[in-house]
Amino acid sequence: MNFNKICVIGLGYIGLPTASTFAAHGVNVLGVDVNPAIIDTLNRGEIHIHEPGLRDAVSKAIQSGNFKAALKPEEADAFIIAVPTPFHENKLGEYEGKTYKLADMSAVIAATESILPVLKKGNLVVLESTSPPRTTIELVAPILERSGLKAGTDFYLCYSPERVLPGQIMRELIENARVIGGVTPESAQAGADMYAIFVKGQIIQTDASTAEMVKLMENTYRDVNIAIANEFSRLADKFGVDVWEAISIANLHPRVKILSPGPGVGGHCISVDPWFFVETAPEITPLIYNSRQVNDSQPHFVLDMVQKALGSLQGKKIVALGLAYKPDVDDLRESPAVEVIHLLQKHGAQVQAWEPFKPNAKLPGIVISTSLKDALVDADAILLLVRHTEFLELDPAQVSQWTKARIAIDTINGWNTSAWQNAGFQLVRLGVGK
Ligand code: SAJ
Repeated sequence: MNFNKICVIGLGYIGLPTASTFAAHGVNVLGVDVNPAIIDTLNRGEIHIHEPGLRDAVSKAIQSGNFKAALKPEEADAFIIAVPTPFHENKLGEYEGKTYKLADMSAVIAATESILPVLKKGNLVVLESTSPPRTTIELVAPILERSGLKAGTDFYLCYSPERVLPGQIMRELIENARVIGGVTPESAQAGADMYAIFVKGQIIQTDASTAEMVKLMENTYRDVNIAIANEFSRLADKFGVDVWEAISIANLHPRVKILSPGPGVGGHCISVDPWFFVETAPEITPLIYNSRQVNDSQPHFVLDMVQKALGSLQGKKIVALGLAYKPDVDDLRESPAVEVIHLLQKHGAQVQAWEPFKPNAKLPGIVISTSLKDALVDADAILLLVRHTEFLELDPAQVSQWTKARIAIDTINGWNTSAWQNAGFQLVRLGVGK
């Protein structure tokens, strides 16, 4: 199959890098988005999202004449759907008294419908958005078949998940292994032929539902493993044990690899994707459901810890170090640090946050300091929430000169007890009951 023209629908964190990478490899690409402001920005050679290397890739693509952006798809050889699949804002599922979040598939439906008027015999359509199992064959195929063409016979249809790490997208798109799940083997082959235009990693062909499950299994596996680490931190706290010491000893066993406990699980992938399994099969996913509950409730465990350390939180001034969802990134989506801060505020604390990767972030109800030093001046306690390298390298002797606080609370095992004690602090650590 020849891919002279590809239409990429959804120009966000995945669609735009994908579109510009195809364009850089000589393909004529039409990027489609429903937001007119995004289309204007891109057609001027600017970008609307931050990702290293992306600005350069888009401006080169525009200059080469291989890329343009529009509000609607046009006839093409292939269509890639890369739109968001967030949660429904005001709708929850329920099974035997337990509630769970539901995926909002409206963007996938609208994007698929937008292809209908231009779909032709012999085309390839690929869904990349993370989706509940069987979405490709039960949701996307029936919509496309309204054209009178049959999926897998008249046109090729695939699911191919993105598995790239934000911050490394431009490199990982090319180098990572790529899974292509077709509704027929011929569809998978057509998908593999298209991604082979730029993918250097292994291309694995399978069926569409397997590819959907692979994506969800990867992130669910990680979520469940973090949940058990978080539960171990609660047990260690109860039994007077240091969970970090216990984990490091257990991990000497050749078949044990316990992950790290912390204030919870954030980001737009691991804290989201397991719900796609739960919503489609609540009766057989108690482990996945409970792991999500454990990780979502970990900020409450941090709240208890802070309350134990400080007594009543009423009027106490706490400096929170870090707002990002994980170390050394500026992404605040679904961040457990933000959740912890809201809980502390609800219990009467005054919280000042410091986030070196996003000092100008605006979050409703959260005061962000202009510098760490300013935040610390009249603090009662310092709370370490994110493992940013900069925080691990803080000198406690220096910090003690900036603040009257004498309690430091470490939720990520970032600080050394004796160093902080020597600087005059009481160091309280998550998962340490001694
Ligand atoms: N976390 C812990 N303990 C750990 C490891 C992580 O509490 O031992 C927390 C982090 O602090 C963070 C959250 O989990 O809040 C998720 O961080 P992460 O680094 O585990 O993963 P993400 O969400 O940044 O990226 C994941 C990756 N998936 C896997 O590692 C299986 C990435 O490869 C995927 O491309 C990405 O999801 C995605 O887009 O789905």
